[in-house]
Amino acid sequence: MKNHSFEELRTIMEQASSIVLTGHINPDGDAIGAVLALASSLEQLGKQVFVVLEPFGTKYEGIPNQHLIVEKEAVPSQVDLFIALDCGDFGRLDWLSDLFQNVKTTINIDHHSSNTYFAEYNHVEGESSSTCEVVYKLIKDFFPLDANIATALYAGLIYDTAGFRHSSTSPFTMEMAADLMGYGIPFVQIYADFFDRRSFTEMKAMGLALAKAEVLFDGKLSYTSMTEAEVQSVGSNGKELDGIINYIRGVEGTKVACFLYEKGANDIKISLRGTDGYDVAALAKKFGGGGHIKAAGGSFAGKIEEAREAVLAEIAKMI
Ligand SMILES: [Mn+2]
Repeated sequence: MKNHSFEELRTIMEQASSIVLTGHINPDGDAIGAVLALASSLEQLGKQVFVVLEPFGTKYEGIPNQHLIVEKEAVPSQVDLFIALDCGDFGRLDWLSDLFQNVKTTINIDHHSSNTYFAEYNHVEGESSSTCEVVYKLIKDFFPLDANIATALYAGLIYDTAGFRHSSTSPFTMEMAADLMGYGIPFVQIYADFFDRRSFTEMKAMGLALAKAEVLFDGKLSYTSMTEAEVQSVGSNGKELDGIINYIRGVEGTKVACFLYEKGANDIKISLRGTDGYDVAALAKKFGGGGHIKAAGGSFAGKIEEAREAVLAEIAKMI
């Protein structure tokens, strides 16, 4: 699968006059940061931009240029270009499939090594820490980059590296971070918003999940789960459970961490983390998902007990 060059992508963007940009469903700091950074840069080039994103939590409210976000219905039927960011496969944006199919030219910019190259023009860097890192390479020295754009890019960078902790952090990542800091961005605030600040219900949901956690397979697997009723019992909206998997993976001796949660009737979300030698992207693929080697997810149609049985059977093969 061939990557189109940044030069080709910039030319296509320069030729378009109206552009719709989106990130994956249930957008995270990288998806939101990449979309808003590129959208603002293109708007400053005189483009008419429409950002379409699913609703997201308050921890992302510090990412600038959210006024560019519109409802899906507000996007005109005749748009020149569709840009998908941080979407590993088409399933990550299929709620916009009618829009995607109506637009003549489509671009896919991403950093998931499992990316399926679903657009007409694709640029995927599986080694990059974040889609924001890819967008930075695309626009730096070519398209506008101001303090607000730098803030959005920095947000994605620290979100996807968990504050420069993941192995995807490279010397280039740090050079990029240094360059972005030079724009005078509120880096203390972004870090606190992403990693320290949480709602009371998020904390309660985490408490419940941690109390239920267990270690299996001689301590190699850390596992926990939440039913829809449990999520609701603490007043959570279910959109604030991301921290749980990252917490249980920290248990001593853990090779694989797994968190299951019931999003609705017969709809179980599977969240996975792996360490060296444990490819959870391959595991997630067996459950209709994907992601990164050390961080991936999938889903299961059925009851949470059935999901547990199916996922544990696959994990047993790995461990
Ligand atoms: Mn990402």
